Amino acid sequence: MTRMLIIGPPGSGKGTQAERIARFLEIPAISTGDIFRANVQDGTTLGIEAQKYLDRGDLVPDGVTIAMVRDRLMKDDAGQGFLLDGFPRTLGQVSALDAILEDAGQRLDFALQLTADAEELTRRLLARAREAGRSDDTEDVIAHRLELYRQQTEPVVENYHSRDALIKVDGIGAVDDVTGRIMAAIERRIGPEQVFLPSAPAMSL
Ligand code: B4P
Repeated sequence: MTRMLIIGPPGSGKGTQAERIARFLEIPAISTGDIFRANVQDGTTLGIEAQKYLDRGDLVPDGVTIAMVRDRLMKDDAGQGFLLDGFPRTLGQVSALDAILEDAGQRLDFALQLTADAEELTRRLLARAREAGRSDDTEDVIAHRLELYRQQTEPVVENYHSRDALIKVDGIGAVDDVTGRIMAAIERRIGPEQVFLPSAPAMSL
């Protein structure tokens, strides 16, 4: 019954790690970026609205994003816990999440921060550009996304830190090593009984 979010700059491994953590905690991973991209692909009204922001590396306006997350958190599968990936990214979104949870009589357990330096982030995103061809993984747009992270999302990290709700994990290294570090940090926070790690040597992170 864990309610958590993962926060970090573009390329820090949020999406990569969110899927794995959610599996171990048996909760749904909810990625705002994935929901926007699925809507773009399906040509929905939301997708048409979001596409221009995604392509430029801008944040989709708070009103649109908050309404989308509120709807998603009302679904049955999020009632027993969730992992938010990429939300909140602004202080306005932090206040909105607080209000959504308060209305539902719930509270966030913690925010997990993934860290990596700008050089590594750019290297990873340019590698993904070659493999996946995402429209926002060009060098100029990556630089803009990193700058927006500094301006808009670092205050969000500071906010959770000031509430003593932040767990900080080094995101540099092999994907499995980072997952191991994250799960150890979560286990220290919430206790081993809520973490469903397969036992070694069959452990497949
Ligand atoms: P996201 O989908 O969240 O994109 P992202 O920040 O680049 O992170 P992502 O999760 O995809 O990448 P990851 O770090 O896992 O957002 C995209 C856009 O959606 C935003 O720019 C914005 O326009 C919009 N949006 C989303 N949420 C919003 C919100 N709340 N408000 C407003 N707008 C919002 O991984 C990156 C790459 O690194 C991958 O290729 C991965 O394979 C690789 N990688 C991961 N871990 C690695 C490791 N340990 N070593 C080497 N490579 C690794």
